[in-house]
Order: sequence, then structure tokens, then C-alpha cells
Amino acid sequence: MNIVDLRSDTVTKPTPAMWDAMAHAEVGDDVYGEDPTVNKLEAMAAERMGKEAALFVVSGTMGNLVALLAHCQRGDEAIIGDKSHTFLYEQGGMAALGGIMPHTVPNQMEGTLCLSDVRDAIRGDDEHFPRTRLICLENTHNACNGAPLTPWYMGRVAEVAREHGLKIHVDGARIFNAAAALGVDVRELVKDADSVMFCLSKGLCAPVGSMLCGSHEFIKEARRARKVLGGGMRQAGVIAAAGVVALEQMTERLVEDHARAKRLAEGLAELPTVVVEPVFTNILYFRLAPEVTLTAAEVAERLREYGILIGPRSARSFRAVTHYWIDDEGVERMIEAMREILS
Ligand code: TLP
Repeated sequence: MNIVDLRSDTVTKPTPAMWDAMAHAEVGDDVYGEDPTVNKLEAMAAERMGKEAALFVVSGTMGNLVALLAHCQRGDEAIIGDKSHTFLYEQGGMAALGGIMPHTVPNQMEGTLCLSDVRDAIRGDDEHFPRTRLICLENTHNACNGAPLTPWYMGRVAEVAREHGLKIHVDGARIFNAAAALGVDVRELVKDADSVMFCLSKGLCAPVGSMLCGSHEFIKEARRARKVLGGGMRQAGVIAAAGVVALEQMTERLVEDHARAKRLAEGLAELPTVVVEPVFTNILYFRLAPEVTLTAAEVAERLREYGILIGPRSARSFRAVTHYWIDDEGVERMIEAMREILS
């Protein structure tokens, strides 16, 4: 039985085209700037984002941290959503390694920050205060139902940022999912941002890596920050080759993952003991109705017997993520398994 792994889109293994590209990659020492495949990937990423330059980093976590280190000095403050991945799940690296203060404002249900909250969080020029430098946004928003932030919203945040001389960084781990869901070019989503990080190793299926994009000057700083974190990777063309395939072949098909997440939501919503949250992209949250006596962990354990892996989010709730390796049969198997377990 093949496994239906709904825990995350990070579990995606490389496609056959990626294995082939990796086996035949031309490589060099990337710290000398001499890896042709990394150089190609960085040029492609910059072009796709409409930015001057890009940097290949190990992970999304490293990309966000490198961006924060490049934008901020120690003691500076960054405005950031209280449900953002960077604030919740990156070990507080910005504070631990960068001395940067997170100034959290509440994420709204659709992943945005209220503009009035952002304005209120900006510090005045006073020697008692840290200096506000940066606004961090997340698109799509993982913890807020995978919701995409729109170009319109980005434009409004940019107005506030410009008024106060602040920079904007976008954690766009799943920015291509946002573009696919909204039917816009990804450039539209990041044209108002000073930097954007996106992941090759989630829905785009590459085995390793994320890209950080911005101006030449910003990427020069970012390259220094990556080096001090130990992220200078030498013959990294071996993995960058899969990233090239990811950008060439994998961005347009994300709508299929979104359609399957919707179908999964519809199927689960038919079960009287499951409460399904709104679904916008490839991330679906759902929970058990109060009358269910099983916990989420117990349901997840039972699902294993059906060859299904899923991540409980709390004692009563789950997150399911669709991706390239989840087909229609996998979605139907999940719905049927839940029907049997909860009946
Ligand atoms: N998200 C992972 C887990 O860490 C939760 C997942 O399974 O969704 N930004 C966002 C919005 C992310 O969702 C993630 C990973 C990251 C950054 C970090 O990327 P990596 O795992 O490459 O460091």
C-alpha cells in the first residue's frame, strides 16, 4: 500500500526529472561564486520574483533569519504577526542570533496584520525605544488556514512602511501557492516587498533549499549573513539542479493541490463529527466535534492502519497538507478512513 502522507508538503520527494538533473549537475565552489547551477538558479529566482538578485539558502528558516540579519542591527525591532512561522517556529533565531526584538501584532484570521495595529507598533524617535526597522509578513499564511495575502493588501502595508521608512520582508515559503490561488503573477505579490524568501522544498518538491530575493545591495549583505551562519555550501549545484526543475516545472501545477485540498474539505465536511475550517490553498485545518471520544492523536494512530499519515495540531484538531505526491485516490482514501474511524 502506498503511503498517503498529509503531514506537510515538506515531505515531498524529488520528481524523476529532479533526480536526473541532480545526477548530471555542473558544479563548482559556490563560495567563490563559481557554481554554474547555483548561479543559474539564483538568476531564475530573481527573475521570477522581479528582484535584482537572489541567494540560495539551506532552508526557509535560514532564509528568514538571513533576511532579518541583513535588514536589522542588534537592538532593532521587527513588527511581526503573532501566528507567523518566524515568531512561533524558528526558535526565536532573530532574537537569539540577531539581537532583534520581535514586536508582535495579532494575525487576523486571513493572515493579515491590521494596518492600525502596525501603525501603533511603530516606535517614535525617542532614546528610550528600540528602532523599528522592518515589517514581516507571511504569504501564504501557514497557521491562518494557508490564506494568501493579496497584492492590494501588500500595497496598503507598503504605504505604511514608506511613510515611516521601514522595510518589508515576506516569508513566502508558499508564495507560488498564493499566486496560483489568486491567479496573479508572483511578482505582483512581492513588488512592494524589499525581500522575499520562498521554499523550493515544499510544494515545489525539491529535496533541499530556499531562495532569498531582493536588491543587489541587500543580497550582498545577505550573503555575508549566510556565511556566518555556516550556510556557504560549496558544490551546491547538486541540490540547486533540483531547484531549477522546481521553478521550470512545478509552479503551474499547484492549482491541482488546491483542488484536492478543497475536495478533501468537502468530503470531510460531510461527516457529522468533523468540523472543517475554510480552505484557500493546499493547507486544511479540521477538528473533531465535541461528541467524538477519540483524541486527535488516537485518530492519527488509527489512520496509520489505512496507510495515512497526518499531523494532529492539538488534542482535537489536525492539519492536512496536499502536494504533488497526493493524488485523487489518496484524498478519497482519507475521507473513507475518517468515515470508518468515526462511525
Ligand atoms: N513549515 C513547516 C513546519 O516547520 C511547521 C511545515 O510543515 O509547514 N515559513 C513557513 C511559512 C513555513 O511553513 C516553514 C516550514 C518555514 C518558513 C521554514 O522552512 P524550513 O522548514 O525549510 O526551515
